[in-house]
Amino acid sequence: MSSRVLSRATAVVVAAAVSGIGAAMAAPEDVVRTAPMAWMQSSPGNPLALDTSGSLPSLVTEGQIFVAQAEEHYEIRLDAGHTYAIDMAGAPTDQGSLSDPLLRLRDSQGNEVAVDDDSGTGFNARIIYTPVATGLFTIAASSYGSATGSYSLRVEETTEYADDYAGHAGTRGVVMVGQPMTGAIEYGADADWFAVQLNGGQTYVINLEGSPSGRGTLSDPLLTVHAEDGLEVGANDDFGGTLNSQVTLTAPSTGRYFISAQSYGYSTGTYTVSVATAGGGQIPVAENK
Ligand SMILES: [Ca+2]
Ligand SMILES: [Ca+2]
Ligand SMILES: [Ca+2]
Repeated sequence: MSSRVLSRATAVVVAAAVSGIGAAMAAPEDVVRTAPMAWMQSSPGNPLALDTSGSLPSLVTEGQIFVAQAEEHYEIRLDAGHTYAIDMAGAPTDQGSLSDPLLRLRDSQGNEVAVDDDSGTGFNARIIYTPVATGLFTIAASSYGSATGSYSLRVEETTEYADDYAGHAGTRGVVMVGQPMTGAIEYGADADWFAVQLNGGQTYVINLEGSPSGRGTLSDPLLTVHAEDGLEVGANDDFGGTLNSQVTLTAPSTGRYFISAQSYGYSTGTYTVSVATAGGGQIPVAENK
């Protein structure tokens, strides 16, 4: 296992301590071990930098997985609101010998924010990620199963991934009581917001459904509800013995609220969001504006 920090063209391989085995006398990248991968901290202060000379910043580097499921770590600074495509490619596209690349992305606290196995060509891995806050992230390149070999890692800012609904109060999405809307989670960390007008004191049932009920392809919807000031007033992952989400909410006051449609666990797909009044009736919404 190696921990690797890149600054432009200069790669610094940091020898990682090998635990759990007796004779680890070879060079760090030649160590043969079968222990599961572990989180190794990169050396701080020397992050990999995107080449900003092109129209969109990008970076390409190469690496090698010598031991099944070992991780190589690349620390990189990503900017808030920008969308990045992180591609780890190997044998499927003749960009190395690794047959089945696997990618993880972690924030500066070590929290995993994205993971992907096969979203690229063939078994190549691809993560599309838009940070909410600018900061240092760690790309962990590894392999699925027992695959080992060389790979190419590319990080590129992209404008390719159009999102149907924004994840903030400026969204164009609107849902009316009794009129379901559909949308798509185009990438793992996508959040789609829908404005909804609710009456104070009225109880509403809000559903976010995907493949569990055949109302989309999203396998595991995740639902949160926000007041107009952004404060979360309701949240649910799984409801009623399925992976669909449901929130029952008595609106504290009359006004505009936001329903956020997301995916649990970074999967993508389509969904249906709907709002009904508790008891099944439909009431006129905010007639006296
Ligand atoms: Ca893969
Ligand atoms: Ca979307
Ligand atoms: Ca769920």
